[in-house]
Parts: sequence; C-alpha cells; structure tokens
Amino acid sequence: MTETTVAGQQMAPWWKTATGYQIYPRSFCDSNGDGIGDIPGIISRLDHLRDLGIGFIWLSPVYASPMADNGYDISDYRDIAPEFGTLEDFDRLVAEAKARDIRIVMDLVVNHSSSAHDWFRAACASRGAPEHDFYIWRDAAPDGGPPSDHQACFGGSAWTWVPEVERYYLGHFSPEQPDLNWQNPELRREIYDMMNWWFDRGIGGFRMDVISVIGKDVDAGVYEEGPYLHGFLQEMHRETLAGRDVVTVGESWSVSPETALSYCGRDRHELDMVFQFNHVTAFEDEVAGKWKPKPFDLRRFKAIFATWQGVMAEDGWNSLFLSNHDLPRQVSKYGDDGTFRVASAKMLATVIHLMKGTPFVYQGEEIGMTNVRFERIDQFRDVETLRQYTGKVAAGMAPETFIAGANENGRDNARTPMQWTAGAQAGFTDGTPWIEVNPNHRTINVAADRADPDGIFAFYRNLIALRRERPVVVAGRYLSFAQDNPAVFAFARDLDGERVAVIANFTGTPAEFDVPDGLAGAGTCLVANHAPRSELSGRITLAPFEAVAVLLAARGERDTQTEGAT
Ligand code: TEU
Ligand code: CA
Repeated sequence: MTETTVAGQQMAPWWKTATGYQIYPRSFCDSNGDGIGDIPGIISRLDHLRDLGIGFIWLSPVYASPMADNGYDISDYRDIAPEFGTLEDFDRLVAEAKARDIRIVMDLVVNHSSSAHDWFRAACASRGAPEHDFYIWRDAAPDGGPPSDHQACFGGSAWTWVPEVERYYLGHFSPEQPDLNWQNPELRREIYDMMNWWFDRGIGGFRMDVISVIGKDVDAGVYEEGPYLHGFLQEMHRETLAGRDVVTVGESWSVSPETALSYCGRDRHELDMVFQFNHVTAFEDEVAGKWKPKPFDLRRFKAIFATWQGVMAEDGWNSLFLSNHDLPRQVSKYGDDGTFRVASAKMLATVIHLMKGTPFVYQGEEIGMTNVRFERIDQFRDVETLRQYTGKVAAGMAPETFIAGANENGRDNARTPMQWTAGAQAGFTDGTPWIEVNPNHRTINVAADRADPDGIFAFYRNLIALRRERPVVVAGRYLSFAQDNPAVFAFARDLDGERVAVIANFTGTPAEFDVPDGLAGAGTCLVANHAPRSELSGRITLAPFEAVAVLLAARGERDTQTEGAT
C-alpha cells in the first residue's frame, strides 16, 4: 500500500468509504410514549450509531403524511409529520449527527404523493385547476370501467374514479398514493425546488423511492424504466445535484446489469448508485412474487453478485445490502435465526461488507434481529400485507396459508420495534407500540449484544472500520472463486499487490473446502466468526456458517489467474 493510494482514497467521495445505516423512524425509538418512534428518539440514540462507525443515515420518510404507507405517501414535502417531530427537531438531528461525523440522507418519494396532498385535493376539485395536470388522469373505457387492467402494487385496480372531474387517476401503488405527472414541467420545478430546499438545510443526499417508475409511458403500459426516465434524471441532476457534495441512491426493482450504468455511469450525470434487487427477485415466483418464494440457491446468488461486481468494476458504484424496511430480516432469510443466529449474522455481514460498493445496515441487523411470528391478521400493520390478504383470501386462499407467507416474507418483519433492552417493550417505548415487539427481545437486544465482546455489534464495528482504514476494501478489484460450490461463497479483493481472501460457509453443516490457489497463503486474519485463521491452504473444514477474511502476505508474482474472475 503506497502513500499515493492512501491519499487517493482520501480524495474519493466520502460515500465510498462510508457505511450507510437505514432508520425506519416509526420503529426506531419513541421519546414521548405515544408508541411511535420519532426524531427526538433518533437523536437520543445517535451515540449507538457513532460507536458502530457508520458515515450516514438513510432516514425513511419523516415528512407530513396520513401514513397510509407509513410515510411513503407524503402530504407536505416541506414539513415533518407531527408524530415524528418538527422541522426544528429535524435541524437538530442534522446538527447532532454532524457532530458525530454522520450525514443525514433523506428519502425522496416523488413518483407519487399522498392523496391528502393539497395538490391532489385541488386536482380532484376541477379539471381547470393548475394542479390537475400534476397527476395522471384518463377517461373511462367505453364500458365506464378503468382505462386499463393495470393492477396496483398493493392490490386492486391502479385506477380510481373521481366523480367531480369525471376521470380516473393512476395510483400505481395504491389509491392513497396518486402518481405524479412528471410530464408536467411545473411539477418537476416544484420537486427540484423542494430538493434544493432540503439540501440548503444541510442534508447529505437522497435515497430515491421507486425512481425507475417516474419515466413511465402509461398508454403504452410501460411503467418501469420508461422512455422519459433518464431525461428526467439528467434534468434533476442539473437542477439540484450538480456541484453538491451529496450522495444519491435510486431504488429500482427493474434495473438490470444491462441498464445499471445508464443510471450511475460517470458520464451520465444522474445518480451515484442504485439499489438493485436481482438477488431478491431471483428467489421469487415470476407471477406471485414474494408470496411464493423459490428455494434459495447459493450458486445463483453468487452469480448475481459477481455479475454486479463486474458491471461496476470500472464505472458506477454498487450499493450492498440484504435487508431494508420492505424485506424480511436477513438472518432469518439467508442465515439461521435459531442455533446459528450469531454465527450466520456475522457470516452474512462479512460477505456483504467485503464486496466492492457501499454497504447499508438496516436497523437491528447489527444485533441480529430476526423475523417475527404473528398468529393473527390483526397483528399485522403493513398496507401491502393487509390488502393482499383481503384479495387473496377473497380469492380462496386459506388465511393460515397467507399468514405463513407473511411471516416469511412480509414487510412487518423489518418493522417491529428496535430491540434496545430486555425490558418492557424492548426499551422502544414507555407506551403501547404501534406494532408488537418481537418477544425474543428478552435475549436479542442492543444492551445484551453490546455487552458481549464477541457480539454481532462488535463484529459489525470491525467490518465498518476496515472499510474506513483499508483501501483494498474500498477500491480492490473483485475476483470470484469456486462459483460452482453450492455451500461456500469465496472471493478475493485485490489492490496494489494486496489480496484479501474471503471464504464463507452459507450452510448450517460443516463444509469441506479445497482452497483455490488464488486464495491460498498465509497472512493476517482481518475477520473471523470462529477461531481466527492466518493460513489458507489445501482442504479446510469450515464450521457451520464460518466466515473468514485473510489479508494475504504479498506474493512477488501473484498469480492473478482465477476461475471466472470478474
Ligand atoms: O418500494 C418499492 C416497491 O416496489 C415495493 O412495493 C416493493 O415491491 C415491495 O415492498 C416488496 O414487497 C418503495 C418503498 O421502499 C416501499 O416501502 C413503498 O411502499 C413503495 O416504494 C411505495 O412508495
Ligand atoms: Ca413518539
């Protein structure tokens, strides 16, 4: 490692060495006993995040909202929901975070607003109102029905009739989330002005909700990655992002290795990163989606990550995550939330944090929080789960079958309150939480995990520090190994003659592994969730969910020949 490289890394954008942490405000920390997490609650827990070493928080929406979709339905883009606090609280959050070297990245939800937004109220009152054209309206079909069969993501028709204007409007997610009409230049101006208003308040960037849907061509039935998308993103960049030291991550369920660089290639002037979901949708039914999961296959999983690492090898930048507020808990989904909970949580973190890109930790992941098990539909809160339940049970599905699916893949898994202590309501609230706490908070909680030097938190802190301290973790080339092995995820990272070898057993049984030449050698153990290894060679037996990363001592002429290196 040379001086120049270190200096070079320091000059890289801050978000390439930083680790992100997602907060779902409703579920993080309640300061006033109303059962709902809030901004003062977040401020009271910032030291936990400073200790973890993260560089920025992605804050799920805190804007004014009737909360049909917990804030992904915004009724005022320039105000804070009263249950979360005030603009003064928000400014204090930005300042208190900054004092701990943490930036605040907000959620930008501009594919749709809330149906309670003033714009939408005006739009529904008269066709002549200027705001009418801020939304997407179509006439009824000849039979009076909706203009197309398009179904809303959360169930039912995507079209809703408004008698006052005798037209249908589009709600691609739900009727409470009417789609904004990006074709209207005044609407775009409003959005850019609003973004600049938040930047001027000192935020560190935006995560952009379902951004790949804004360029849709409704009449052609093209919703994802429509023909206007990149023109709008380039305009947005010119009007808001250019010249600012901020980070942008666009969420897209449709982005593919083929289209990724059209969002974040260096000459595109659009976004810094995308959240892609290929590793999630690969294990879902093509039609029934997450309600009908496919069995996990490590070979496919590895191939997807290798492809994305390859696509971003020279240009663009990956985001790295297994969890967010829409997904089940990663230790339950990809690891083992029983016997091997701690080992498998650490194993998954090792793989994600040592790839090239910016890792995102979802609240509670750093202590190995698990899925929850609800028995009755009235315990669920998520709009998607509740609407799909109504639809599917009406269509004949047994309620128990649906509930089993929701326990496995539903969004409420990620939304049960953060488990701070073993005490009442997990230390999340003094009142009654808006959604039940997971009963396992008696053993799985921040206080217990942090008190354990071998805890998951300590392990994450080490991984996050490695990224800040070691250029090879940030910038090293990614090389795949043993791609056909169904049990072991193995890769290397290379920079300036340094190689880090990463080997992880994805199963709950011991795995015999023949160390490939490219990973063999002796050196310094950087990460281990079992006994540290400083030498990798020959046939090794990995313990269940064992993960290890070794910084190999420099070999004069390192053999860079690898199997299917990306
Ligand atoms: O999610 C995008 C999205 O497509 C989700 O509906 C996703 O498919 C689903 O959660 C998987 O079960 C974003 C937000 O992350 C989500 O919370 C919002 O509900 C949605 O947009 C609408 O704003
Ligand atoms: Ca509260």
